[in-house]
Amino acid sequence: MSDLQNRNMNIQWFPGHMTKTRRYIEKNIGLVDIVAETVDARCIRASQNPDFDRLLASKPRLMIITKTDLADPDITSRWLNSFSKQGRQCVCVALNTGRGVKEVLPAIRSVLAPKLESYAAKGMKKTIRMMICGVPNSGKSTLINSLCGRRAALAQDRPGVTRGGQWVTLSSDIELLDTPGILWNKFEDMQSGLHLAFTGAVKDDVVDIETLALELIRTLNTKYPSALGLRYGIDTASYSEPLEIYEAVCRRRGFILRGGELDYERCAKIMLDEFRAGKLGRISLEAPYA
Ligand SMILES: Nc1nc2c(ncn2[C@@H]2O[C@H](COP(=O)(O)OP(=O)(O)OP(=O)(O)O)[C@@H](O)[C@H]2O)c(=O)[nH]1
Ligand SMILES: [Mg+2]
Repeated sequence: MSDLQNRNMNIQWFPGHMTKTRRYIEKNIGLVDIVAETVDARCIRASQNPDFDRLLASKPRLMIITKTDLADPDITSRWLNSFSKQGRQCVCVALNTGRGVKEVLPAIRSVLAPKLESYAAKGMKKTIRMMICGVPNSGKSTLINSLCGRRAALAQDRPGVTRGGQWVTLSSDIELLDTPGILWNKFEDMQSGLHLAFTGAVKDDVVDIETLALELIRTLNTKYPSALGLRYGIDTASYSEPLEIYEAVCRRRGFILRGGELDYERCAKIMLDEFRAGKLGRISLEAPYA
């Protein structure tokens, strides 16, 4: 039996370069007309940066909910209802297929309608400048590439890919500013930190991956009780503890070291990769409160 149950989940997730990005955003916010904030559909609450209300206060905002292909569609609709009641503008996208992308430009124009109309009334053409901000790995650079129809910004399946601001011209009247993903100094509760780590917004090398996998099992077993059983061919209901499920997955997948010990690390990596890739089903970790 592993000591896993007794380990603490301690996420040191705020590297120095994020302070640099925060300053970059503060310095460049005056240059843009609008900010698009990307949030991950699987954890819409946890992936909204609480610092943005202050950092981005001077500009209109558009929320772009990314990765909707990986999220539970019912929960995504509940979020949309909740935002619509609050009068918050948002667009849902699945950037792997391009779904929803064509709604982004009309939404930008709608948010900026008063400004664009006042320019038009004076016979002037307005170049729209939009900054894209959000937690790491939430699809900022991929959104830019989808809008442009070319690989203008570097995008990869890990957090911390974009390392500095980058302007990309979309058309004669729209310019986009890609920014590196940022988190905040202190997360409000452990759960938000876990959700960001499960979905790949926090680098795996700053967390204990085995504890993270155990927490993922605990969370899925509560919210989507059949997901692990279906994927790994085990009867999760016959186990009382998440660690027992973890060990059953290790055995089932043959993750066993030479001396017969279970290879918890290998199993953790596989489970997290498969969860992130949607192989455990379309899963949302957070529903709106109302
Ligand atoms: N399935 C799916 N994958 C997506 C979606 N959006 C982005 N991705 C993937 O998520 C990964 C991260 O995308 P990026 O665009 O690099 O994310 P980012 O926000 O720019 O990340 P940083 O620059 O590290 O802050 C890439 O592998 C994308 O292909 C989506 O809507 N659905
Ligand atoms: Mg990026």
